[in-house]
Amino acid sequence: MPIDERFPRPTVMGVVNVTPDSFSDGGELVRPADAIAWARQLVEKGAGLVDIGGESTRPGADAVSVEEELRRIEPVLAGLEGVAVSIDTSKAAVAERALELGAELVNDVTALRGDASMAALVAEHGAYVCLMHMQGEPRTMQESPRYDDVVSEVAAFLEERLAFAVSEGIREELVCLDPGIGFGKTPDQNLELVRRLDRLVAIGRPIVVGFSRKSTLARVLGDSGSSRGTVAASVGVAVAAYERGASILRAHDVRETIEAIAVAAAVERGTVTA
Ligand code: HH2
Repeated sequence: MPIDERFPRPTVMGVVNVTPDSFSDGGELVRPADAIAWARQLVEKGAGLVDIGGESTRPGADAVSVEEELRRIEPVLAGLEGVAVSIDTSKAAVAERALELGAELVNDVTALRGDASMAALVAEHGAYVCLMHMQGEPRTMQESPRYDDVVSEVAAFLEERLAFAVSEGIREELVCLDPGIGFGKTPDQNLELVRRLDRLVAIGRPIVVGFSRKSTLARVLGDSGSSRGTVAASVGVAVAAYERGASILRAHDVRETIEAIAVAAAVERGTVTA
């Protein structure tokens, strides 16, 4: 089934970081039972799928071995039978195990550049895939992001990665694209990507936006000391992204995001019920 039928606009993707060091919720869900319970709560709150991550990609984060990433995510996925799961990884071995355990979508922040085996694996499993833009690599990406025009460059990158995915045998209807908010971008560049999201929507694939709790939101509110945006600011930017055509909103605060998007969608329709 095409991804926009399986996860129609708007879908909220709930974030479950099974890591000790994620920027917004690191360390909260290191016990598998806690991560499983939290993921199930996010689904009850209305998440269309949950994004399970065993490696932090925050600026400056250290890389994690395959063994350690598997140790973190395997018991969680094993406990999530019946839940729509996305696996946030750039390692093919981790994605493969996750797909065996029922994950449907591979959320690869390197857009199939991080592991030479990833594209073939996704193609072979007929899995959904999210291709995300990133300039540089997590350890150093915020040091000096440079673009002539961030929107055209991100669009050109996503078009190129989509063509690559298709050339590797991944069906286009299974692919969604993501501008990679905070991945090698200044706060102004992050805002510009949402402001001109129509350029990315025009590529013709569903767009994922993950702005939840990111530090640009704290900067907008004048809190330059904080690396974490507030819930209200996260919800506000999710609505702005939705209104500009985003299909999947990646969010930590699922209920609040869903309520806000439901109202924005009702305004877009002009009717209470769909
Ligand atoms: N952002 C993060 C991680 N994965 N995947 C997609 N597709 N888009 C995003 O914007 C995105 C992502 C970073 O946020 P978080 O998971 O909260 O933190 P960390 O990477 O530190 O675990």
